[in-house]
Amino acid sequence: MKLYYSPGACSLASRISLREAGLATDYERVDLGTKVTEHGKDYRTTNPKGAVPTLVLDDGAAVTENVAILDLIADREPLLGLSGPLGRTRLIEMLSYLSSELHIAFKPYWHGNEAERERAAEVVAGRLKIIEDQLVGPYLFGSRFTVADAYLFVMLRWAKGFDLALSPALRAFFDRVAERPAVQAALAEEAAALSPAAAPVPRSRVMA
Ligand SMILES: N[C@@H](CCC(=O)N[C@@H](CS)C(=O)NCC(=O)O)C(=O)O
Repeated sequence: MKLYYSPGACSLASRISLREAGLATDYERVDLGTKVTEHGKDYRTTNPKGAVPTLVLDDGAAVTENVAILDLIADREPLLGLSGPLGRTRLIEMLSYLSSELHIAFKPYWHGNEAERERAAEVVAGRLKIIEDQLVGPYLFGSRFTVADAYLFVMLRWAKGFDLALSPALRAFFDRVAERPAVQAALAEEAAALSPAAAPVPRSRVMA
């Protein structure tokens, strides 16, 4: 498999989940500004939407959209999903909220003006509160880490990066996830990808 990613972008949730699942994966970096990969390929030939992540399976099928990729990883490694009659439904319910409500609420931080960013801070805080109210602890759904935790971790990492205040419960969740070996490995890999020696394409300022 190969994951197309951009360091620090939402594709980090897929990288964390792939590492947690122990699935052998190659990684190819995409410059989101130019849509050129680190191997000089036009990324739009892989994903016409031009957004990361894309997971290309061993048979060549390209899967796009965070929700679909994370669900696929949980399907390959059920310990990263939820069991029980409504397990998968609850997982997709959370992934959809993270994608279509929380993730999207950050857009003004990259594409908006000052007033839009101020408004975004309120919207993000409101949506994080809704998630926090559902957090069972220590992870979103209880004692087991799922792909939804990986996605929430990336969103909280953005929130911290933009100096948005996190509640004690979400800060504790963030610190707990950050301690996981697979998460540390994924973060170290993405940090290494940003070193000048490893960056044949210019770093794009566009992240999301
Ligand atoms: N609907 C897509 C959106 C993914 C997305 O917004 N990716 C961002 C990085 S976090 C991106 O690639 N932005 C650049 C672009 O869309 O041109 C998904 O959920 O996977």
